[in-house]
Amino acid sequence: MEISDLKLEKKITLSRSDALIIVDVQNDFIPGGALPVEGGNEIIDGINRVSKVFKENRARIVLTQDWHPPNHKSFASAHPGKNPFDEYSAEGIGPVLWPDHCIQGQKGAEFSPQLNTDIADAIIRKGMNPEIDSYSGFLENDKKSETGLAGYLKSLKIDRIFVCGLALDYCVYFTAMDGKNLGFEVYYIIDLTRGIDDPPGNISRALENMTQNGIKFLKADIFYNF
Ligand code: VGL
Ligand code: ZN
Repeated sequence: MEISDLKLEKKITLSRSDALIIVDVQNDFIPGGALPVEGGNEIIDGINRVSKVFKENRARIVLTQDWHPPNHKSFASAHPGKNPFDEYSAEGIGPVLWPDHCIQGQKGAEFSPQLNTDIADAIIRKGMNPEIDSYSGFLENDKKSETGLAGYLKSLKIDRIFVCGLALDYCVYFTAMDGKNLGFEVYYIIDLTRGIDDPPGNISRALENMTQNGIKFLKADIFYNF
């Protein structure tokens, strides 16, 4: 399945029961960073524009931040003889190993300076447990340890979430899937994301799984036409 095959929503009216979840727009995921996502820089102005519309409509804005200790088990450097992007599966880690990225307190873990972070209501950090990765903004990869995001949204009576950011087939994908499984109505802003696609076919599988799970898709221009 490709992006051009997705059926897109035509109209959205925002309110205070909506939230925009901006996933991992950090230096290391932007070209020039340690785990660059191709075109990752191209989506940031669009994200800033959409977050302004959310704010104007009293919807909430949440940023997620990948925030690893230096010895994280998702890094190839933690496994002697392994290289970044080598296949590797263990409980809570994989399906590939990553270059060292988004290390707590380092430049690569900071949000892109292009991102408007002033507008955010909350920042949720994830990936701090050295033994388990956390692709989703809701749950770590053990699928039970919570970040607190679901509780934050539920306490504010938010029932619809709109996801964007990096990367399409990893952290944004798992945030969308967990959000749906936790009972939120999930909208994926498909032109405000870019993918890694490793292993090859990963983007296509992610789109397929999300479609089957009832996640809805839209483009950013839907927010400028109401
Ligand atoms: C991500 C791989 C490793 C992401 C984070 O933000 O999509 N991908 N850590
Ligand atoms: Zn990571």
